This record gives sequence, structure tokens and C-alpha cells, in this order.
Amino acid sequence: MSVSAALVVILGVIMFSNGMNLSGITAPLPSVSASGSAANSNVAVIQNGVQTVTTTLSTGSYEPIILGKGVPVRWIIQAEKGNINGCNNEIVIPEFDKQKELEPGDNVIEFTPDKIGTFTYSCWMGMIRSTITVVDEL
Ligand SMILES: [Cu+2]
Repeated sequence: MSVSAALVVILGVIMFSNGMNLSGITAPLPSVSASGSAANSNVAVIQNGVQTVTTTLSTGSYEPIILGKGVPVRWIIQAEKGNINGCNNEIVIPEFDKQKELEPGDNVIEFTPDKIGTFTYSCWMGMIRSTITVVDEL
């Protein structure tokens, strides 16, 4: 009972916040500062109930991303054919039970982060590592 009540409150806050954003007013809500935590991190943008983040595949590294909890993610990894190799060609995200083979073009990974924290994702062999940080609210 208390869990569902908390969920309703969280959803309410998210919707309220989205509505405020759409109307151009900055929501005066306290939140974990996502933008200031890492200059080279990619912070998801919430629109119509979906948070989208776009990263670019490099030959030897993955980009860290920052997401908000409880909002469906649409993570687009843009991969150029020449940047895909036998090491980085498959991404594994154990925490959210996701695995994605990368192909040239836009690769879309979808899941909903249900917990706050910093989680490691890696290539299929565990060599290239980066992080997914999930904050309470973006
Ligand atoms: Cu690898």
C-alpha cells in the first residue's frame, strides 16, 4: 500500500515537473543536480514521458549517461561502421538485464531504470567500461 502511494507521488511529481517544463516555467522542486556531476556525461531529456539520451560509439570507449529513475529510457547509440570492432560491438548492461549488438546507424536500447545509483555497463568481454547513473529526478 505504501509502495503504491509513493509511486503515485513520484509519478505526480514527474508529471507536474514535465508540465512546468512544457509551459516554460522552471519547476521549483529540489532535485539531485545531474548536470553538474560530470561535464562529459550525457544527461537524458524527458519529453512525453520518455527520457532520451544519445551517445556516439568510439572505438575504445563508451560514454557515461545520466538517467532519471522510473521513466522509460530511449538510449540511442550512434555507431559509424568504421568505429565498430570485435570488442565494442556488443554492449552488456547487467543491472537492467540488457544486451545489445551494435550495428551501423542508430542503435536503440530501451528499459526503465527502477533504482538509483551508478551502474557499470561494458562490452561483451568486459574490457570497455562506462557508467549509467540513475538519479531520483532529472
Ligand atoms: Cu571488448
